[in-house]
Amino acid sequence: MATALQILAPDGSVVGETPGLPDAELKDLFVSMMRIRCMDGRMLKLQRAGRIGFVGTATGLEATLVGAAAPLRRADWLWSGLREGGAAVTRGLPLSEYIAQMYCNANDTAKGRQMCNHFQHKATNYPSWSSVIGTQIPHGVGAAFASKRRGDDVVHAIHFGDGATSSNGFHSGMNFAAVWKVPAVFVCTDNGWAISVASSAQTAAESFAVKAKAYGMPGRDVDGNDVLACRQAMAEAIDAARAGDGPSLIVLKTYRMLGHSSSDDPTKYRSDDEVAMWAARDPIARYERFLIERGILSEGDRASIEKDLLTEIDAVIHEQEAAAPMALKTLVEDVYAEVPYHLRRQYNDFISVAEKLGHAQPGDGAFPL
Ligand SMILES: Cc1ncc(C[n+]2csc(CCOP(=O)(O)OP(=O)(O)O)c2C)c(N)n1
Ligand SMILES: [Mg+2]
Repeated sequence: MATALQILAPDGSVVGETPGLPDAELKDLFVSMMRIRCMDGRMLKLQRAGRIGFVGTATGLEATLVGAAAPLRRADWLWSGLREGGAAVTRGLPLSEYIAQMYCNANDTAKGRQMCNHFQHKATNYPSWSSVIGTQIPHGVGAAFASKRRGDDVVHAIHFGDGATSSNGFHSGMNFAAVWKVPAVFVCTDNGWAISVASSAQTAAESFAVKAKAYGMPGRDVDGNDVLACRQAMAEAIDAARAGDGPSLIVLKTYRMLGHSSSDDPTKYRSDDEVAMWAARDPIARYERFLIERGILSEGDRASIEKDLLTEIDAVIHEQEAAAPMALKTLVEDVYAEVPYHLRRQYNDFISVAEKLGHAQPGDGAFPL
C-alpha cells in the first residue's frame, strides 16, 4: 500500500512539511477539534439521561472533520455521511441549531422530520443527511455536475464511511463523477468499522484508495489522526477540483473510538487491545503536542479551552432544552401550498387525541373545515 500522507507522527513530532499558516489559524484547528470532543461528551450524557433520543459520536475522528472542513470555502458544499456534524459546526452551523436538532424542538430547522443527530445548514451548503448509506454520493455528484454546467466556482466535498464503499451509490457516483469530470472531492473516512463489520471484512483491496484507479481518478491514503495531513490532502484535492482537473478520492484512516451509535455496544465485536492501540494515537493529543512544541499552546491551555467550550455548550443546552416543542401543525405543512381538506380532517382527529393526552400546545388547535 502506498504510504499514507503524514505530517505529524503520533508523538506530535514533525515528519512532513507543515503548512505556512499563522499561529492563530493553527490554534483554531485545535479549538475546533476540542469543540467536537466536548459536544460529543455532552450529547452522549444527555442521551444516557434520557433527554435526547439518539447520538452517533465522532470521538477519535476530530482530525478528519476539522482537517477536511478547513480548506473549504463558505460557498462550497459538504455532503455528509453519518458523522460530519462537527465539520458543519466548524464551517458555521451554529451550536444552537445543532442542539435544537438534537432535541427536535421548535428551533429545529428540520422541523422534527429527521431523527435527531441528522443535521442540515443551508447557509453553508450542507444538505440534510440521509441515514441510508451511500445515497449522498450520487446526490453530491449530481449537484457537482450542475455546478459545473452553471459555471459556479464551487467544489463539492462528498463524505462517506468505509462501509459506504460497498454501496451502489459509491460505484455510480465515483464513475459518473470521473466521466463528467465534476468539481468534487470524495472523502472516505475509514474508521475501522461499519457498525460491527471491520474494514478488513469490507474489501479485499489493499486500501480503499486504490478503488479510485478503476474509476479514472487519483486516490490517496492519509493519516486520519493527523489534522495537518487531512487538511493538506483536502486542500490539494480541492484546488485540483476547482481548477477543472476533476474529482479525486482521499481516504482518511482513523478509528471510531466509541460505539456506532448510542444504541450500540462495541465490546461485543472488538477487543479492548484494539481500542487501546488507537487511544494511544489520539488526534487531539498528537496535535496538542505539536502546538506546545511550537509555543502556540502551553501545558495548561487544553484544560482552560475545554472549560470555556463546555460553558458555551452548556448554556446552549439549557436554552434549547427550555425551548418549545415543534408545533404539531408542522406535521401537515410544507407539502401542499394550502393544507388540503383530507389532511385538515386527519389533523383535527389527531389533535383531539393529543389534547386529551395533554400533548397539545397553544396554537396547535384544529383547522376550520
Ligand atoms: C443502505 C443501508 N444499508 C444498511 C444500513 C444500516 N447501517 C447504518 S450505518 C451502517 C454502517 C456504516 O458504516 P460506515 O459507512 O463505515 O460509516 P460509519 O458508521 O463508520 O461512520 C449500516 C450498515 C443503512 N443505514 N443503509
Ligand atoms: Mg466506518
